[in-house]
Amino acid sequence: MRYESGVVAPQGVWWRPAGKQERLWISIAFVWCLVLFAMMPLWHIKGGQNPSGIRSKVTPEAFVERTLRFVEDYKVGEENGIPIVAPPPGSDVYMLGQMWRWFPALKMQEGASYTLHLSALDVNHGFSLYPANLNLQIIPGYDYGLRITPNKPGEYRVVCNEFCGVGHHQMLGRIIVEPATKTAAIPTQPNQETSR
Ligand SMILES: [Cu+2]
Repeated sequence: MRYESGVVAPQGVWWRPAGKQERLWISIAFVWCLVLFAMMPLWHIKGGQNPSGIRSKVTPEAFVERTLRFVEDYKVGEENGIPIVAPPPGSDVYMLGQMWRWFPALKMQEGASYTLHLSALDVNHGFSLYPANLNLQIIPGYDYGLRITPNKPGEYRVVCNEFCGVGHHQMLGRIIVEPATKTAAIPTQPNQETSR
């Protein structure tokens, strides 16, 4: 009779040399592992996907203060109680994530460079810029400074993609990118009349 025991090693075949096919597949998997391993540092350097920026510690209170000062300096309007702020090119821009809004709304110019500072007041939030593909973790106590140059005019939405409570789905911010020259934005009217 044959039985398995934790003390007696079971009969096995592991010491027999691997077959040709098995060796081939293990080699392919191993080479692929090395490719992926090399891709990690390579993509970090060459991929162009790393947010360029200045990061620093900031208390939520201090960040709120900076944001309010920024709003006071460059406010141009208001919508649904959220100020619309148009900072000059080259300036430091502040956006605060809090339950459950992005504050304030921003108006920027195409082709101009800014330093966008992001931080949270209360809990972690996710900064997801729609329809552009940009996703960032916004953390209280952490000033995420990004050097940005908007390259496409339009209306952008900031969606919170980090669950932050009952109002999470309503947490929608707004970034407006105005065309570099206003006259260029006026579309030329095509001639409506057609000859037959
Ligand atoms: Cu959220």
